[in-house]
Amino acid sequence: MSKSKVHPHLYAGREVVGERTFESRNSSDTSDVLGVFYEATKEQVQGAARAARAAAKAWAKTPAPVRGQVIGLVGQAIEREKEPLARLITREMGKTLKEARGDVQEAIDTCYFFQSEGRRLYGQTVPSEMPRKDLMTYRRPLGVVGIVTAGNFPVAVPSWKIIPALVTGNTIVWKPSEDVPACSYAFAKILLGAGLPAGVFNVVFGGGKDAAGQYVIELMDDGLVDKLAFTGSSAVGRYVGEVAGRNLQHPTLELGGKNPLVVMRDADLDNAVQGAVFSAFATGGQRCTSAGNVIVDAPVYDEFKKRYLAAVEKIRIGDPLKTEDVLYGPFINERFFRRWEQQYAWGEADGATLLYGKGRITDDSRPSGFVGDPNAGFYGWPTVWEGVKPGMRLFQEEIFGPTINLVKVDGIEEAITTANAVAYGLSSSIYTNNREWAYAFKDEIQAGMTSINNTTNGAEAHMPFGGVKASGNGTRESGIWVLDSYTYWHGVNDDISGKLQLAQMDTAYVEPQAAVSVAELF
Ligand code: UN1
Repeated sequence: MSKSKVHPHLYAGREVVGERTFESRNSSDTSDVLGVFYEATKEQVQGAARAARAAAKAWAKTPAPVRGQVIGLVGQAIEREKEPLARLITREMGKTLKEARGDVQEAIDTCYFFQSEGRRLYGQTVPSEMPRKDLMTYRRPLGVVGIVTAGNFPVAVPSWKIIPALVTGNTIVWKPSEDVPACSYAFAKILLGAGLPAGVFNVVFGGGKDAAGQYVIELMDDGLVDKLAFTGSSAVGRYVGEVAGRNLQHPTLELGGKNPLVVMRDADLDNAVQGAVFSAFATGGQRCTSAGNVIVDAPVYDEFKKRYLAAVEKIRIGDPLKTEDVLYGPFINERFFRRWEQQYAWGEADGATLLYGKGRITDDSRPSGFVGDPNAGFYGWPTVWEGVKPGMRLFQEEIFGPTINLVKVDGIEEAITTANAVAYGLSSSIYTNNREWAYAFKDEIQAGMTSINNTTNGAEAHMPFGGVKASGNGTRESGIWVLDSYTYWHGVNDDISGKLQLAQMDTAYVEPQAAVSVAELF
C-alpha cells in the first residue's frame, strides 16, 4: 500500500477525497505507517447512503442466482489474495498469521455458502382456505443497510454482514473500524474489483463517536438506511438499538462477551488446559469469544491451576510477522492496551489474587516466552487472577486483552449458576466427559453458543453466531439464520376464482356434527 497517497472513500463507483485525515500503523512496529485515510464528513456518509439508495432497485431486481454468482466471484477474488490480505491483517491488527489466514478463510467460506444461497432464498407456497386461490411467500430485501464493524476481525466479521446483505438484494454503506482501515480498504477493493455494480457496496472511513460511525447510525434518523448492522460494545449497541427503535427498525447487534469456560472434575485436564490457554490468550484475548472466567470444579482446582500456570509461563509472545509460532502478538493499538491495563486496579480494589502477569511487557519486565522488541508495540503479560467472585468487576466486565480469572466452584450446579452470573451471554464452554453434566450445561447455560470439550471460540461460517442478554438483541449472523436479518417476508395471494370470496367469512368450513359418546356405544 502506497504511503504517499491518502486513501479515499469508495462510494458511488468513485474515489472520494476529503480534508481531515488519520493514519494506521503496524501494531508490531508503530514507526511503520501503513496508510493515511480520510475522515468522512456527515455529508459524505449521507452521500454514500444516497448512492446505495440509487443502486438499490436495480440490485434488488438482479436475479438472486446472479447476485449469488457475483458473491462467488468475490469469494474467488478473496481466495486469490488470501496470503497478502492475511499478512496485512497481521501487520495492522497484530494477530498471528495462522489466525489471520483463518480470518480471511472465514470470509471465503461465507462467500461460498451464500453463493449457492442465491439459488435458494426459498419462499413457500401455502394452501389457501378458499378454492382457486394461491398463497405464496417471498423474501424481499430491506433496502439500504448501514454496517459498522470492530477491528479485531477485520475481514471475517464484516463479511458476515456484507455478504448475506448483498445476496439477499440489499445495498450497503460500510464504515469499518478506524483501527484497521488498511485491511478494510484492501478488502473493499477486492469486493469492488470482483464485479459489484457501482453504488451497491459503498465504504466510508473514519472514527466512531462524533464521526463517521455515528453518522452511519444517524442515517436511520435521516431516513437514508433501512437497517443497521453493528459489531462492537454493548454500550454503543444500546445506542444503536435506541435510534433503530424510534425508527421502527430491527438492527443486527453483535456485542460483547465475558465467556465462561467450565472444567469439571472428570475432564481430560490436558485438553482442558490447552483449550483454556487458547480461549483466554489467542488473539491476545481480543475476541468477543475469548474466555473471561475459567470456572474449575473444586476437586481438580489445584491440579488444573498448577498445569495451567505451567502452560501460561511457556506462552510465546512477540511480533507475529517475525516469529510465526507466537501464541499472540501486540494489542491492536495503544487504546486497547490502556483499556486492558485498568484491570490491575480493579483486581486490587476487589481483593482478587494476581497469580501471574505484570502489565505491559518492557525491556525490564518480560515473560520468558517473549521474543523481539517489546517497545516496538504494546504487548501485555499473560495475566491470571484467582479468588475471583461474581460480585467483582474482574468477573463481570469484558477486558479484551490477555487476562483470565480462575474461579473455584463445587459441582455442576454451582458451575452453571456461576457461568450464568454475568450480564453477557455470547459463548460458553464445558470440559467434561459426563453426559449428564454436559447436557445440564447445554440446556441451562445462558449463551448463544456452547462448546463441549472445545474452546469458547471457533464459530464456523454456516452456524448461527450471536448471543443473549447483553451480548446482543437476538439476531444471528452466518448460516441460513442470518437471512432473516436482511429480508422481510412478503405474503402474496392470487385469486383466480373471478369472484369476491372472503377468507373466514366465505370459507366452506364443515359444520360440527352431533358428538359421539363412546360410553353410550358400549
Ligand atoms: C469476534 O470476536 O467478533 O469464533 C468474532 C470465533 C471467530 C469469530 C470471532 N470465528 O472466535
